[in-house]
Amino acid sequence: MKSSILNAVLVLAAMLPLSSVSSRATNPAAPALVNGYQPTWWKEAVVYQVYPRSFKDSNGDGIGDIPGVTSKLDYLQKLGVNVIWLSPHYDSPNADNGYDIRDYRKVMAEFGTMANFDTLLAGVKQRHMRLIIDLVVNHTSDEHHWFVESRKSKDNPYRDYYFWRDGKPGPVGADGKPTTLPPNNDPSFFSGSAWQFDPKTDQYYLHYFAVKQPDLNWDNPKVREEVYSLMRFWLDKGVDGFRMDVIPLISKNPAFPDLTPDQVRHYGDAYANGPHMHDYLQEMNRNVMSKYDVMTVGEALGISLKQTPLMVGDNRHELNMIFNFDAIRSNRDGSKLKAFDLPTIKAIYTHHAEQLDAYSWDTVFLSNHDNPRLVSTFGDDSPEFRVPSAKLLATMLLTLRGTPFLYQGDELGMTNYPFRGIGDFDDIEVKNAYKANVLTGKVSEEMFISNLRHTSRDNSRTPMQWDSSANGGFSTATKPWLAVNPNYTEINAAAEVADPNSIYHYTSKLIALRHAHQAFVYGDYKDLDPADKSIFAYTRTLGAERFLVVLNFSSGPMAYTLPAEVKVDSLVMSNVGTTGLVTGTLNLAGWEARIYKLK
Ligand code: ISL
Ligand code: CA
Repeated sequence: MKSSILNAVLVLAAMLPLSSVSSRATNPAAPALVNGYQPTWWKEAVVYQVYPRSFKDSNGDGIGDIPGVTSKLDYLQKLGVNVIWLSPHYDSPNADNGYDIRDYRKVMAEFGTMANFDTLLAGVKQRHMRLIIDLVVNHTSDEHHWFVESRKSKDNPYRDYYFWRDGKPGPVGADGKPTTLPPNNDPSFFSGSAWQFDPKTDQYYLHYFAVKQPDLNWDNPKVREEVYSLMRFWLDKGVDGFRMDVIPLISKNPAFPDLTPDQVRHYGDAYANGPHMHDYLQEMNRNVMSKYDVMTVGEALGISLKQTPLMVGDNRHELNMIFNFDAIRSNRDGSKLKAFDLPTIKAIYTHHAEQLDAYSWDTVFLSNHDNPRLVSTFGDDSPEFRVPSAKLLATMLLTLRGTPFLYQGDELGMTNYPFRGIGDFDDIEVKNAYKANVLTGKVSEEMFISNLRHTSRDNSRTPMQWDSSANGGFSTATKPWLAVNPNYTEINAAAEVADPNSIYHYTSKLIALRHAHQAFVYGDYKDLDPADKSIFAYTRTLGAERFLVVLNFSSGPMAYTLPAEVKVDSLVMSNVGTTGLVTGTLNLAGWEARIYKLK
């Protein structure tokens, strides 16, 4: 493993006896290192993301809810996952499906009550699983009482909880009156300017996301205290940590200079890594996380792999791990699709192994509620190859280095939705982009919809397919909040639980395998053949325990000759039912995945 200068500095800092508490250095009871890693429950975990709105509707109103999640805990336990990440469950007017929070200490009425949440948490703990919740604190809803106050007047005590700025003088309008322009050229992630004019006080407020998602001003110490306090509220209830929404965006340059044209093209990167981002994360860790046994994972928009150790390095005392978007975005160029290229994604994983050493933990994921479906994007969702390719992707996610995050429905091989028109979508990102691009004539409706069939976030937000009854057993309502994929009659949990050869059972076996062998968690990673365009073959090695994973990322049969030094001992798993021992050349079927134990 190559060790960069930065990593060397981190290592040295961790060794200093008086350095700000490294648990490794100061805790004599800490378990022995495994391959240089401090063993920890969240490194060994397999995480499953639940998007509550689409998981299970318990009361027939068409919207998934917390009792619905509780009713499926046995299903999740049997799958074998041990941490559940719950997307936002807080009180919200749902401009962005709960990522716009109105009250951090209340449960969204559509999802149930605080008592329902407590029951869910107790059910999770009873099953020896853990629950992490979404922390969305870069912004609030405009209906949060802080913002309701903030917008009232320039001298309101909450004014500085958000960013308010005067506009720039604009041209004289048709009515002869002067107009104003936004304070700078920052774009919003959801189309248009990131500044919204508020006539009440004649100033603009900042919203990197929707108009209804004003950005909090973290430079105000009161804001930071409020955040730490609401975090304690949930930790004291017993939640096991947080997934932190767009956390690299919390610190802004208060001067808000205009972005350069290049920065405008990559505005997500330009917004990340603000001047005090690390200070605030360290303060949050000191005041909150360090007092509990929790896991944290940051949604690290705009953080490069090189910068990652600065956020997750053990002795940095910030976060445990982050989501880097390099792999999941490897088949995209902005909002456009580009051809999937296996060597590119292999190079990304090798790069991870080089940059993130034993002091910086990694994550592995290729899907979530913001991305299209796993099998439709990185596999082949045709009738012939959907099952093997979904199994192959599960094989990869569960044998790579880093804590794996699975998204609901991927264990069933759920696919993208056959969207026909704008009326089929719910997502604010889509609706705003439609107004900005189609209604202005910049893009044809046909082009727009056909691109979204492969890229829209709503692909992953269609309801879970539980069985072959109406609405896939998700809801008894006539019309759920978002249509169920019509393929539910064929692709559903009941069918897969009943079929020992299903994607569900295969995923469950993989999870059990990962839990049984630390080589998959703490083992070294080596790509055997970085240039091969169809075969991904890698080893995971922990002392004498060595595994080989071979994945055929193509629909045609492939012969793959093992390097001479790789000596196969026994076949552990195959996704197409291959049996027996092989030496020398492996003859792989289309989308075949195999795991071997090596000598
Ligand atoms: O989903 C995206 C584009 O399709 C991303 O740009 C996404 O907006 C970005 O990764 C931030 O995501 C997170 O914060 C958003 C919310 O809409 C997403 O659901 C959330 O995961 C604002 O809170
Ligand atoms: Ca409901």
